[in-house]
Amino acid sequence: MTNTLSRRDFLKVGGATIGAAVLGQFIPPWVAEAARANGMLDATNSGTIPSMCEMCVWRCGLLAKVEEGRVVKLEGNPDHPHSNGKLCPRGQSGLMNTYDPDRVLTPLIRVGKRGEGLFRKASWEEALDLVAQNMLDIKQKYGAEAMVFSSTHNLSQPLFENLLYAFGSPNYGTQRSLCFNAMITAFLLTYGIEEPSRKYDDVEFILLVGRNLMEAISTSETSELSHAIDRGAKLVYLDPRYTKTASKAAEWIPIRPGTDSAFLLAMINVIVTNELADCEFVKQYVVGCDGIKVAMLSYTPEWAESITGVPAVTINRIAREYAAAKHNALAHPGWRTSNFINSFQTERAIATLNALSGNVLTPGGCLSADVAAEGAGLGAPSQPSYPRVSAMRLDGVPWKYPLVPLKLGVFQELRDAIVTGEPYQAHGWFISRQNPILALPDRGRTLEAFGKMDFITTVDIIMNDTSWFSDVILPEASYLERYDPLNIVGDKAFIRQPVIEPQGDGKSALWIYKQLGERFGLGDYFQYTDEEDYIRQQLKPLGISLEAVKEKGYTVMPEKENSREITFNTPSGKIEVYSETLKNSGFSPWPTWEEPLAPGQNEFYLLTGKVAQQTQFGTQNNQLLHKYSDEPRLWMNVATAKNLGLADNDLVEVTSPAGKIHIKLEATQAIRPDCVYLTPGYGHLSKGLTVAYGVGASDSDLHVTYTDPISGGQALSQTFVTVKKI
Ligand SMILES: Nc1nc2c(c(=O)[nH]1)N[C@H]1C(S)=C(S)[C@@H](COP(=O)(O)OP(=O)(O)OC[C@H]3O[C@@H](n4cnc5c(=O)[nH]c(N)nc54)[C@H](O)[C@@H]3O)O[C@H]1N2
Ligand SMILES: Nc1nc2c(c(=O)[nH]1)N[C@H]1C(S)=C(S)[C@@H](COP(=O)(O)OP(=O)(O)OC[C@H]3O[C@@H](n4cnc5c(=O)[nH]c(N)nc54)[C@H](O)[C@@H]3O)O[C@H]1N2
Ligand code: SF4
Ligand SMILES: [Mo]
Repeated sequence: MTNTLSRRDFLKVGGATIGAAVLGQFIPPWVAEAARANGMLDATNSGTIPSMCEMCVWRCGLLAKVEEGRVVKLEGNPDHPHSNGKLCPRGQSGLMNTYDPDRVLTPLIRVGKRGEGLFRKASWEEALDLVAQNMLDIKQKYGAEAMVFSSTHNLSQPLFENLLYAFGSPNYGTQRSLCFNAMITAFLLTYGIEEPSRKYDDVEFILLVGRNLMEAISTSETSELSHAIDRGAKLVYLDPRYTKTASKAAEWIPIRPGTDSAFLLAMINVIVTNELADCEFVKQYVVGCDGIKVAMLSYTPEWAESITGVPAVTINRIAREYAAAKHNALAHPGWRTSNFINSFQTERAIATLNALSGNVLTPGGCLSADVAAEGAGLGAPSQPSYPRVSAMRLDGVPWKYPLVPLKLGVFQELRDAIVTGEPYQAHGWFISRQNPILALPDRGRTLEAFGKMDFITTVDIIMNDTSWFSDVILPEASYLERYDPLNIVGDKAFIRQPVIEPQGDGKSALWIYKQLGERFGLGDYFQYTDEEDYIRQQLKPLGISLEAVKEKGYTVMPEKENSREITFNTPSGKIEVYSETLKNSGFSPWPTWEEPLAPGQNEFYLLTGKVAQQTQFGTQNNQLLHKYSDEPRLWMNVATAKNLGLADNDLVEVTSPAGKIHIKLEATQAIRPDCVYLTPGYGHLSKGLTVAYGVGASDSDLHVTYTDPISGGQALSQTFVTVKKI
């Protein structure tokens, strides 16, 4: 598909009322004008309004300083455990998420070819009617299952799910299989909990396996780790790249990609062979303590050395140091654990190491299962139960992937089923707060899937790539302009509230989904009059007013009864280092070594990984973040570059079985010689992004789709590329 229009033409056709570019001007005057009429600056809130950040999914608490209807500064809310009074650079730049001159401020309907960027303005009435009519047509012709829904974690997601389950589709794509399927599945199978929380108060030894906490930030955990290091805790960090986290570590281990599980299995071997584990805890709570020595027998440090490239003496010593720290040793579960199809085994080994140290759920131990269930303890509007859905899921869960939790799904497989039309053809796609064109591997294939659709609609705040290829764009109000459902963190429920009036015609997702629900004849699933009424219903059991929560930013939840007893929600009620469930599904019951694919001659592992200044695929157009971001270049080891006759800043062609990109080279010592690395989130296709368009290239153009058969996770480091000078 070709994009033939210039930005100016696009705006003309789109009919948007945006004035000249505002770079350097910081807050555009039209914003003040549009917002002046709002009443947010009254004496009661003194111009500082508590709310929540949405620049990433960590959702820190913020305090917005508002002057004359404009937000002028965002600061961390000291009362929120995720921010503790601090916002990361992305959070502080959230101003330009709202004041981005490229915001879509009115519903748009496509008038040109898909991907051409020709849209016309529409009223909400017209746009919503058109979306409802198309979706209902598809349902009538092909069944509800022909509509695919997809969305990435956000606070209005329960209402999005209402829409899809009430509509009757089983096809739901989330970011999860691109992100944490391996970790969650492994911890569910081993402990019966999704993700244990971490405590850094007394931690003495921390093992991070590709968890780049200093750049892939969760403000609170990143600062807890910093404090632990300052206090003298030892950090051992495994990553083929020298990241900012590596620079803070006592030991950086540039492990060969895909071989972490060999390293970890050898650690387990050392610990169980030499009986260094917390025996009391293990005997009482672990299934598999009898057989583990034998099961781990062949995974010696010498064996692991040949696979990982890490000397056996180093592995041996690290295992002993880990064991010596007992329940103050933390093997971090990781977050984006979508690296290789053996990443599930890496996570199983991490889960096992934590069981051996006895840190799990023991008083003073650094892992705990105390994770609040989303929305637990809050009220909710009543609604009917969902219709029974008998159609197979296109993502293969559970018929192809029996152990993938229904909630996690396999998004890349769903995309592939759209392309092949097997086991049936999907015809429509409803997307919200997600940019699958960049987030899914193999962008060519994602565009092919889009090409199969009769109808695509997207809820977003800017003309991101996915909006660019959509038929209707429904503009959400930005996170500083809207309400969302309450968010429980720790013992408090926090509110997101508008700190300024929405610009243009942006509306909250709570409003948009209700409008669509009513048009589908499913109004019973959306029994609230407006956003405030929804939140009032949430607050009802707590007996506190919305006004009080708006003022303070949160309310304390009633105290939960805390059971002192340690229980695990597994079939045996214990920690399943040995898992019958895995065995019964035809997989190894023990954590085990699975040889991953490796690059051929002249090929490199292509690594991905977050940078501190950007979030995923949605912030590159933010003017402030753009200003403080490095130009994305392909990292290559200096020695490798020299061998290939390449120099810093050379323009190179990078080729994989999925595609080709052109990008400048960054020759650096900070990466293994057999790897290259590219910052994700660049190479946007949308010309509606005046800042981000034309910057860098997309690693999604190169990524080959590989799915782990156990967890359904995508293997993002399993793409091998060649590099040559142009
Ligand atoms: N600034 C910022 N912070 C973020 C985000 C963001 O976009 N920007 N996103 C948030 C989200 S959704 C997530 S999931 C987390 C992700 O946070 P992390 O889990 O830390 O994930 P990444 O940064 O994607 O990748 C981490 C590292 O894995 C390394 N790696 C790749 N393959 C291998 C391998 O085989 N073995 C080992 N040991 N390492 C490997 C890469 O070199 C990279 O440095 O960050 C969250 N925080
Ligand atoms: N190559 C590569 N691929 C990856 C990764 C990687 O590191 N490299 N990481 C993987 C991981 S860990 C994850 S979590 C996924 C994330 O990838 P996605 O699931 O696509 O999530 P985001 O990139 O956060 O989605 C951003 C979209 O939300 C829109 N948006 C922002 N704010 C709002 C709002 O307030 N309302 C609405 N309606 N829309 C909004 C943005 O404009 C953008 O279009 O990608 C995965 N894919
Ligand atoms: S970590 Fe940063 S971007 Fe994410 S919610 Fe917190 S302040 Fe916002
Ligand atoms: Mo993620």
